[in-house]
Amino acid sequence: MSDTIFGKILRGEIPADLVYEDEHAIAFLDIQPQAPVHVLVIPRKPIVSLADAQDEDRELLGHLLRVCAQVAEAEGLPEGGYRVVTNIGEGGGQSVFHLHFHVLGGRALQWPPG
Ligand code: DGP
Repeated sequence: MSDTIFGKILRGEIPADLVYEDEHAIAFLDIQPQAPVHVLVIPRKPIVSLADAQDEDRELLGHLLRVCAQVAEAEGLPEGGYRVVTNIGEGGGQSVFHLHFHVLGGRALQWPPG
C-alpha cells in the first residue's frame, strides 16, 4: 500500500492537532476546515477507503463511528446537529487514500452536499 499524509501523521512525522487517540484510532483537526468544527477520525490500520474495508474490519468500523460520536460530544455538537461523512474514491471527493470520517458541525449544514 502506498503511504499517505495521514500515515505520516500517525507516525508523528508531521504534526496534527490531535483531539482523541486510542489503540485503534486517532482524531485530529482538518487542516482545511469546512465548518467551525471539522475533525477527521481515522483508523491506525491503513485501509484505503470504506470500499476497501473487509469483514474482518467490522468491529473497527463500528469503533470509528463511536469515536466520531464521542468527538462530536466533546466538541458540543449534538445539540445543534452535525454530520459524519466519508468520501470514497476521487469521484466521491476523496483526496487522501487512508480511510477517514469527517465530523462536521457548528453551523447549519446544507443537503444535498455538492
Ligand atoms: P477527503 O477529501 O475526504 O479525502 O478529505 C481529506 C481531508 O484531509 C481534507 O478535508 C483536508 C485534510 N487534510 C489534507 N492534508 C492534511 C494534513 O496534512 N493535515 C490535516 N490535519 N488535514 C489534512
